[in-house]
Amino acid sequence: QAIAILDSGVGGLTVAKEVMRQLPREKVIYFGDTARAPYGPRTPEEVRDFTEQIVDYLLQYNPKMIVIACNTATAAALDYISDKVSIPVIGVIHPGARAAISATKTGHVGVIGTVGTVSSGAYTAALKQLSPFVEVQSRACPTLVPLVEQGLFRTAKSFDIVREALHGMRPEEIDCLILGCTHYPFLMDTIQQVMGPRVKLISSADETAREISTILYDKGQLASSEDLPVHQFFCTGDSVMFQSIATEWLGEHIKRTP
Ligand code: DGN
Repeated sequence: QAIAILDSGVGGLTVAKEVMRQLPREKVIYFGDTARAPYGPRTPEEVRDFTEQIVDYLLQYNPKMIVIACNTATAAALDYISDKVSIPVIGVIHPGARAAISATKTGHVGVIGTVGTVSSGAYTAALKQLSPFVEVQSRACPTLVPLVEQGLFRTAKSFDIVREALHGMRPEEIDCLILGCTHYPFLMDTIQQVMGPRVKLISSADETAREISTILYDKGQLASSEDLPVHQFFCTGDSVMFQSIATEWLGEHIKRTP
């Protein structure tokens, strides 16, 4: 049985990579809804419907758990999907908030994400639930997901776009910045350059992979086979672009089948 991971596009690959690193025996079935990305500007109802469609599709493969590796979809649909299916479902917002609370020393935390995530207030709520006195500064960065989906995250042009997107997020006022969109770790180096070395960047990938491992361990469902798993990837849009980004990011060739 596999771990099913979904996102609006290639962003969830940042979580998938960490799952593959921490849990190398686990098979991953990945679904990127590249044809309908970005989800950020869509209404919560639409994102919830899309997430439900993808989950229904993935359930055919009888996965042992579902990871909503998209902050926008986590904010809009995690509770709804968790109530609907009988296997464990996790999102990426609580893991990201936990990682930030354990990393911050000043209690001043920045969050960047899509319009959907930031306007949901889900990060602020998750952070304050863990630590009521934390100060949160949030900013929506709608130009970043298209940059990653187009495979332009390593280009010189990305620096100017990231600097512009982060304008107003002041490095002297925070000590941690949550990358509250799973696409943003693709731009980690550029974001770090723009924010400077003092600000620690937090991606939810590590903590999400740890949560998966804890859940599977508790349920006695960790994979035990000696054979390395063969992962599967699905996308709804341009599979050539998806293949190229996934191959580069995961560092292994992803074969395309019709
Ligand atoms: N990876 C999604 C997220 O974490 O919010 C990006 C959403 C989008 O498609 N804009």
